[in-house]
This record gives sequence, structure tokens and C-alpha cells, in this order.
Amino acid sequence: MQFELMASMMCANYGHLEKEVQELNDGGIDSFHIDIMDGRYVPNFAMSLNDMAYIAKAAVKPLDVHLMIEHPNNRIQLFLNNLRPGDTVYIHPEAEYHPSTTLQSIINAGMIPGIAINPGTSVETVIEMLRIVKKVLVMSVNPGNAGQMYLPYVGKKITKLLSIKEDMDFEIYWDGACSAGKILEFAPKGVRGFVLGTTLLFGKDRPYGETLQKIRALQF
Ligand code: S6P
Ligand code: MG
Repeated sequence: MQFELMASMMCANYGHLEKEVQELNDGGIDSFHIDIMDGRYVPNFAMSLNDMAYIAKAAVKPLDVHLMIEHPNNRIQLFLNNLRPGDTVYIHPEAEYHPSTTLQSIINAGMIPGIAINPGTSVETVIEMLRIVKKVLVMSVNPGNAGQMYLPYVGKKITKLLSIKEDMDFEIYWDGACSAGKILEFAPKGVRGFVLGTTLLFGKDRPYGETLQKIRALQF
């Protein structure tokens, strides 16, 4: 079973960030998930541009940048200038007047365009953007914090997205409260990747490589 594992870097230990990045690189992470927050679109400040740029330099694997900021188009070049072609950038469509313009800037820079869908956002309201993006990040918790409870009503939306992903040519990624049980249930259904935070990867007193190996060995 092919699925991708992303490390939610807002959950990493910033006391030795470079060591964290190296351990994840060596441990076989597929990409580094970067939660950028502005304290307005979401009620928190997590990572910012400098954190992202630092990790981009230290990381061998691609970056998966999740912009939880108002009007990302105003500042999108700051982020794109610090990324490599093939990195992914997700925006929240609700945070932008013209989200398709912002997605086009991401495409023009050679990055993979994505949208993040909040628990309270329906597939119908973002359907046109599904024709543009390559990735859909489904939030299974409200955006802003790590360590929250899974919101079970999101499952129905994933089922709906799974039924249209082939036709509309995008992949589905899971963000929030990702447990082994959720990977076991949703990877076989076609969810392509999972963001790992405090639920499964960080703060466990276990080498990251060992955890990642265990997850990949789950029986399907
Ligand atoms: C939340 C953010 C996420 C979390 C991650 C935490 O706003 O987008 O990327 O950092 O999901 O994982 P967990 O297992 O602590 O919920
Ligand atoms: Mg995220």
C-alpha cells in the first residue's frame, strides 16, 4: 500500500530543530509539513517564514506548506522565493478573495498547488478549485492547534472527495489527529497521505525512524 507520511513541524522540538529535521530525513519521512499561521485567520501563531526557510535549507525531502493566513496572495512570493520546485503550497480558499489567482501564482512558480478544507467547509463550495489543484488537504480538526480531537463528521466529506478524485485529478491528504487506526481505515480507501503530529509521531520518546517504520508495516 502506497501512502505518504508528512511530519507536522510545529510539533517538533525547536531546542534542536536541525537534529529533528535530520532524524526525520534519515528516518524516511516523505515531506515536512509547515503550518504557517498569522493569528488572524486562525487564533494561533505557529510557524513563520523564517522557520520555513530554515527547514527548507536543512531538509532533503520536499516541503508541504500549509498557509493559514488571511489573503495569502499579498505575501505569496515571500514563501515561493524560499521553496523549491516540487514543494507543495496549500491555501485556505475562505481566506482569499480570488483563490484561483493565488493558486495560479503557486503553479507559475513550479510548486504543487493545494487547498485546505476546514471541517465546516463543504466540497460543493470549493468544487471549481478542485479542477485546478493537485492536492486537497482535509482538515479533520479545526485549524490552529495540534493535539485536538478528531471530528467524526469529516469522514463523510472524505468519502465524497474519494468518489470524484480520479475524474477531477487530485489526491487527498489528511491533517489533524491522525492515528494508526485512521491510516488503517483510510489509506486502503485511497487517501494518499497523512500529516503526523502529536497523536502518532512527536513527543513519544521513540526514534522517529522506528515510528515511521511501524506505521508503514501496518497490515492492510
Ligand atoms: C492544525 C495544523 C496541523 C497540526 C497537526 C497536528 O492547524 O494544520 O497540521 O499541526 O495535524 O497533529 P496532531 O496529531 O497533534 O493533531
Ligand atoms: Mg497543517
